[in-house]
Amino acid sequence: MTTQEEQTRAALRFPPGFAWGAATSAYQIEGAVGEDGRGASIWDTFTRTPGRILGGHHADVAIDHYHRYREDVAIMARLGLSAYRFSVSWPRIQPGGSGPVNSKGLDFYKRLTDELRRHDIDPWLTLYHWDLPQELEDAGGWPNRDTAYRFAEYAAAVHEALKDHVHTFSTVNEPWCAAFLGYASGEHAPGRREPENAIRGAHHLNLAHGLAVQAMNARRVGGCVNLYAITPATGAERDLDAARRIDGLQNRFFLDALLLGRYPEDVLADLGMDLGFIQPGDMKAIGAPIDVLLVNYYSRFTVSGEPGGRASAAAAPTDTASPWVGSEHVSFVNGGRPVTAMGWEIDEDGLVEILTRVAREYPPIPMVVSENGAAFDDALVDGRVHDRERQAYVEAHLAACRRAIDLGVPLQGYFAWSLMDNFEWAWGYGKRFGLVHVDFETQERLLKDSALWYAEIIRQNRRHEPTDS
Ligand code: IFM
Repeated sequence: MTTQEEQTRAALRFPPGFAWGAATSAYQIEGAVGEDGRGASIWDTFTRTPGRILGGHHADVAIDHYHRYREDVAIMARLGLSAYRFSVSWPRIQPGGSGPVNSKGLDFYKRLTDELRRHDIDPWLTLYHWDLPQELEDAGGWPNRDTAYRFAEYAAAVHEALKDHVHTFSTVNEPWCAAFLGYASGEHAPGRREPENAIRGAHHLNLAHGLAVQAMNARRVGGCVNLYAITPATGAERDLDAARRIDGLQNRFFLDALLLGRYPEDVLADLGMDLGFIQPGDMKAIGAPIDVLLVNYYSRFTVSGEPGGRASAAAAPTDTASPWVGSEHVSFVNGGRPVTAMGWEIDEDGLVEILTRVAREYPPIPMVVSENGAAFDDALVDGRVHDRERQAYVEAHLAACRRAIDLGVPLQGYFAWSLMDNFEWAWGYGKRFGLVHVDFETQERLLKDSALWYAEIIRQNRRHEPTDS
């Protein structure tokens, strides 16, 4: 082995028990939207609305995971994963978002988690990855406070049914996206452009998290945030203010709520709106203790207070408004780094920065990187996908995780986004994030080079782990 290879191996050596994972979400992979009593979700409606999804794609079939879950779990086992993060489709469990549970919907997740456990893969269950039952949207969606209470009931029902199958439950995936892309920019379902309702929605998503934590009383429960490293374009006052604002809306609005039970005063002041919907007792509920923080990380933003620049870090696929409620004047500038196929700048140092920041500025909390990965324009040639850029991305970010651990961050796992190519929201099937290539016509799965490499890193790390046999 060369010295270079030895250094790479050392940079990717993790403590025993580190969770080696990959992640997916229900709407992006399951398909089977009309089967076994599943109700309609806001994404079923949104994908049917002309102009909302690139290419007019929908996820009625997606990658057919609902029927192919055994094959997919076998792939996870082949990779050597010790953990798998997936989400439950709320409209499968309660077709209209409230009332009695649909046992056929729950049965699917029982079968899936049984299969995972048969392969010694720890199921990490996310309750909400954006597929709100359409009936609840018709009643007002997340800006309607009642949705938070319906979510807590749903969470309790899923927990009751699956608590013997699942050790770690988490609540809402990336509440920033659900609130601000769903209700301010309109890039995501339900596609509304109502800035004040986006803030109400953000608060009710946080409330839903807190009420669900209390309602489940689970053995291990987590909250999930998507965090960005943020840099001002220059040292000028207006750029520093832009960075404070975007950091406030993207990061601190959720971190402070979940981990400190309050909203940052400066962010509330930036919003300049009536906040009467934050009721007494809400913040205490939102700050209910959790056992683990799930951190999704992809990129760094460089921001400027100079008006007239780009309204977001990368181009949106459809016509959208600004998601940055109260800070619409902020522009996003090129930070000069290489980008992925999404146009997202690659910056693994940003991951060290945010993990050490959470460890330094908030009460002690174990963390996992619950999503990290990249879309690239993969080419399938002679039965292989030589996705060196994706491998380099994951390698750099894993090494960043290792550095964060060395700096004292209680980081307990890493979940690559995504296990398989899938439906990338407004981009339809146009962006591939998978370690595993999927032929969207035949549904054939094929391990990309990045998957084979990840499997080898996992094998080297897990080979000294005790086995049951
Ligand atoms: O595909 C999404 C996922 O659903 C949530 N986090 C970001 C991923 C890539 O855009």
